[in-house]
Amino acid sequence: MEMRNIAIIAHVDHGKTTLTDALLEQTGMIERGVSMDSNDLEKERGITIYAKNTSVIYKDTKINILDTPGHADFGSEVERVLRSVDSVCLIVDAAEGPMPQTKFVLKKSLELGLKPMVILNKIDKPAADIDGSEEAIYELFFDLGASEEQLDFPTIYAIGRDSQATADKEKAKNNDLTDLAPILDLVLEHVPNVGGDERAQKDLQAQVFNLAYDNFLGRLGIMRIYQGVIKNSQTVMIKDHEGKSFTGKIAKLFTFKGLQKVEVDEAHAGDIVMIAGIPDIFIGQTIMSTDAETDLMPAITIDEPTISLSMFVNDSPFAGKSGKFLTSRQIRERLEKELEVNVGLRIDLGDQARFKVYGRGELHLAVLIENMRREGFELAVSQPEVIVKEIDGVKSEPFEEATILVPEEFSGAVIEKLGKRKGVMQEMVTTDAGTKIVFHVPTRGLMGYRNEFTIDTKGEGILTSVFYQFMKHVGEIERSEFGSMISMATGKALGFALGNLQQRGVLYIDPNTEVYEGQVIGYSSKGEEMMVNPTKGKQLTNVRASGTDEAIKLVPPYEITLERGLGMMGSDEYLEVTPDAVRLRKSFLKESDRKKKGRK
Ligand SMILES: Nc1nc2c(ncn2[C@@H]2O[C@H](COP(=O)(O)OP(=O)(O)OP(=O)(O)O)[C@@H](O)[C@H]2O)c(=O)[nH]1
Ligand SMILES: [Mg+2]
Repeated sequence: MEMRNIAIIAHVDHGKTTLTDALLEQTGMIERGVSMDSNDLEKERGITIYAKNTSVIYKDTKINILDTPGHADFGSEVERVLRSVDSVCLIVDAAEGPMPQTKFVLKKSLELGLKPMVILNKIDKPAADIDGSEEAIYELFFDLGASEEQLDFPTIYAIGRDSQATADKEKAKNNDLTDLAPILDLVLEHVPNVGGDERAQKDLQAQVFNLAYDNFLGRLGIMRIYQGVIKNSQTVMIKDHEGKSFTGKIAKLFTFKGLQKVEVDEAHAGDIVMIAGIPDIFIGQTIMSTDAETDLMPAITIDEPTISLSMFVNDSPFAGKSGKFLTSRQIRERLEKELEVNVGLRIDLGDQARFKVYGRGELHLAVLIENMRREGFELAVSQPEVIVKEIDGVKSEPFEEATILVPEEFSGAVIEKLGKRKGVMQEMVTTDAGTKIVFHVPTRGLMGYRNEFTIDTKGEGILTSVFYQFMKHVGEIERSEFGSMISMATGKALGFALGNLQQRGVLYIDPNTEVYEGQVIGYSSKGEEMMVNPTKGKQLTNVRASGTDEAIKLVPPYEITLERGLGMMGSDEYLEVTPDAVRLRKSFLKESDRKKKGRK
């Protein structure tokens, strides 16, 4: 059978998954309303977290499609999985044009020698600018050093959400679109066929590019077969570039079809398969037959983590109220399991009680923590820190390329704040749509900045960042510390007390929330730490008040979510994470202990 392998890549939210779903629906693989974003967290957040394989059959050809995550924290995952495909569909939102992650994923694709197809998507948006976006995309290809062939990319215009497309720009402008056949036909025409008997007859050569985990089957390897045939129950040879070489027996063999994994007896050159039964399988390994060894496929490098935090047992006074898994041993086992599949993650399990977890960004770590709390874990985490390392004798830290889109009047505030955070402006352009500014800024400087950015730009700014590289450490960064409002009492928060406190800052809690001594319940507008008593009720006096102060108007609380907490917490604070709550607290709950510690 003819075979094509493509990946769908884009900036976050430009419509990759919607289009993948639509392609699956049009080819009869799924019903409308079913989505590739099948994980609970993905559904809830409306973002893709894990790269996923699927396939469709179109005109007697199998097209393997890989839907990738757009968020920058998962960029290393995209880079890795791109190794398994022969072309990419680069989707660009016609209203937003190319964005930072567009540049990142396109750069990776061009470096791998892939010839992308461009899909200008969301052309139904009122602000869609087909000509402007096209020009910007061409410029981006050019700036990234695309070859003549790569520059000659085909473009399809689409409304992925409505399963509509056309290859004709004039028709696109007149809203005269058909179904998604133009995209599928382009794939058949533009992407090389990698199936067929000739390749299948050669000796087996496959490479693992992703991992998955199943409670019954254990670690699973997802691989691309470059040549030959792989069979269920076959004993294969596994080799890597570090000189590791071992054999293993395939216990189960699957291919991807729609949202399903289909068990098969054998799979042929060109296809993407998942195998069970080899516990030591890992990214980059080449799989070959035991009697006819083939060459190793080029190594796949895995990006180094950029930030870390510590995880440990929740020891707050409310510990154990909602979780099922509370102990160090349980946390440790869960982390060990995570290491089986979470390729970009590193965990230092050396300490019995405090585990250091290293990841590719705040969201990468937040997703792990969020998954754990959903499974019933309770834990405490420390403030995220960037990873500092020596490179050629120079103390270095991670930098991001941050791209900011703001209405012009806010650009001054943004430039000033990022300047203080040691950001260096690379580029600034003002158009009708607003001001676009690009900075290189230490990851450390960006931490906790997002909340401020939203406030400074009245919610109208867009801030996206992509890991840039490790660069010379910039020394101290002035961070606007949030002065915490710390509860001095344990009990139920009362509306009366909160009514008074809200005049002195921003509160994280509602009335009737149970709080404990040492919990951080808000931040003060003055930026100083404050001991407060949110449980204090109104003094009862004989004289009845005149009635005017009866109705307390409370501002809705600024709730502490996992990501907000990670961004706002101080170095002497922990984030308490349980299935039903995320609380910010002082590491030392008693003021006297904090003072003692301070004096040391
Ligand atoms: N107006 C319009 N909206 C669209 C179109 N296609 C997708 N969307 C919307 O864009 C949003 C993001 O779509 P997704 O398909 O989840 O985007 P994605 O690129 O997969 O996002 P990540 O995987 O998180 O990077 C959703 O709200 C879609 O409904 C389109 O053609 N037109
Ligand atoms: Mg998606």
